Order: sequence, then C-alpha cells, then structure tokens
Amino acid sequence: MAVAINPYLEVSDEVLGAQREGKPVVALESTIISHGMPYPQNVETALRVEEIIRQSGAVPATIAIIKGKLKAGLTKEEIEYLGKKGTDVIKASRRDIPVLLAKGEDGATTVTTTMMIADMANIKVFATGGIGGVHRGAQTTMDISADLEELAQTGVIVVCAGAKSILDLSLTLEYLETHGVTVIGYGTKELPAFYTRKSGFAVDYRLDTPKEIAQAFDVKLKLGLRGGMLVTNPIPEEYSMDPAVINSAIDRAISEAEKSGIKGKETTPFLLAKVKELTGGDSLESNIKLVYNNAELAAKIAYELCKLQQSCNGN
Ligand code: PSU
Ligand code: MN
Repeated sequence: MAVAINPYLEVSDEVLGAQREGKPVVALESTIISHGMPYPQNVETALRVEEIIRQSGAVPATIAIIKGKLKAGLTKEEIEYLGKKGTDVIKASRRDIPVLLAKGEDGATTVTTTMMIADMANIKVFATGGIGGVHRGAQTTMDISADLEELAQTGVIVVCAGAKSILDLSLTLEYLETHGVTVIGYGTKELPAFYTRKSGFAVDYRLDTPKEIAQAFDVKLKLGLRGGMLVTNPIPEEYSMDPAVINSAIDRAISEAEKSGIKGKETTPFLLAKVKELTGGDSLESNIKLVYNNAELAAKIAYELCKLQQSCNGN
C-alpha cells in the first residue's frame, strides 16, 4: 500500500476504501476553515461541503496536518477542533512542513499544502474557494502566493471560483502562463473574480462539461506533464455580489493592510476578514455558496476522471 512508504501520511479508511473500490475522491483544504471563515460558520461549511460531495457520488478528503501527520480524510471531531482553534492553528505552506512534522504540531493546509498531500495520497481533484496569487503591488513587495508555484509542479486539478481582486488578476494570469498552468473557465471565457462572475480577463479555454475537463487532465497525466490545472467556476448568479460594493470594500481593506504594515502570510487572512467586516457579512454568505458550487463540480470531474483512469476500470 502506498501509505506504508510515507510514515508521515495518514489516509483515512474511508478514503482508502473509496480508492480501492475505484470511487472518486475530492480533496478539501483546511486553511479556509481555520483562517478563511469565522467559527462556527467555518465548521458548518466544512461539514456541509463534505455532505455535498457525498451526495454527488464522491468521497470527501478534508486535508490538514494534525500532530505532525499529513492527514487526508478528517473526522468530524478533527474538523471541529481546527475550526474552534481558528487562527491559532499555523497556516501551513510548503516551507512549514519540515518543522511542523518534526515537532509533531498541527497545521491548516493552504491550496499549496493541500495539493501536496492530495498528490501523496493519490487524490487528483481538489475543491476550494479561492486560490492565492500575485498580490497587488507585488512589483515591489514580491508577494506571490506559493499556490501558483504548486500549481506549476503538482498534478492536481484545483476547482476554485477564480481569484479575488485582493490580487492582481492580470499578473496572476501572466504567472500561470509562464509556468505552464492551463486555466479553464467552466462554461465561461472570462476569469471569474470570486464574488462576481466577471473580471474582464480571459481564461485560456472555456470547457462546458466535467467530462471535457477530466479528458484534458487525463491527457496531461498520460503524457507525464508536470503540474496541475486550474478550473475556475463562476459563483451562481443569485449569490454573486455587486462589483461596486465588493471592489470598494477590497480597496479599503488593502489600504488598511498597508497602513497597519501587514505582511507575508498574514496578508490574505487579514484582507479576507476585513472584506467580510466591511460588507457586513454579505461576502461570507457568497463565499460559502461558491464553495458548495465548486464542491459539486469537483465531484463530477473526479467521477469522470475516475472513469478514464486505469485504477478505476476494475469496477
Ligand atoms: N483566498 C480565498 N480564501 C482563502 C484563501 C485564499 O479567497 O481561504 C487561503 C487559501 O488557503 C490559499 C491561501 O491557499 O489563503 C493563500 O495564502 P497566501 O496568499 O498567503 O499564499
Ligand atoms: Mn504571500
């Protein structure tokens, strides 16, 4: 069994069972639980996302670092634990793994570390809300999320709702292009901007079905091409926000972050919390709904990919 050769990886029985039976599995991150949303909505959302994935015929694998182990598949109690501990859990990126594991500590996994652990556990599809990217002002701060580097090197499909305009979307797309990451728009030619369906920037390809997305990724795997794929799924119309409202909140949040000297890994959680505060909670509601929407799409892609993969042909 693959797990035996990695003493730090713990894949849950449910996930292992699903893989053995050739059932689709969808990975989920935990920074969105600890740093992306307040308690108790974070725990409610995390559990509901798992339920949606199950209803869509796949098995959820929420990923986190717990007591020095890389876990794929958490219990309800572990999700509750991370949600309650909130920002006291270390936000763990690639650079944090060696020390956290050596010390036996906990870590909330970002898109980067969730992709890494999913890949170790042979999970190919991952659903989240938004990815990190090139921050506005990166020309001087050099603040570029490690998520982009991970997409360049790790073979996992990441389903998100595009990127928030707390980032420089144009530079984020340039970076992805340079690193050979295909950006797919699900049913759209335009990159969605998380809270809104439009950004004014084009994606690389519009694909209209989960099957087409799975087919493209399957080609990538069969060719042995390094790296992941980014699927951007627009927020459902009824939950999308007024661009003027959300953009002014984002602008204010960014200027407050600058004034307070917020830097490094604190930047994204700070901006997310500020935007939520400035929109009186409306942005949290949209955020939750788009995560559900992404989970459903990811489950469908995982199902189609499973059909295309050798390991699932036995069924
Ligand atoms: N963007 C969101 N919500 C999130 C994050 C980003 O809209 O919860 C989280 C994800 O875990 C992502 C991380 O991987 O923030 C990126 O952090 P940074 O910008 O520090 O790389
Ligand atoms: Mn950063």
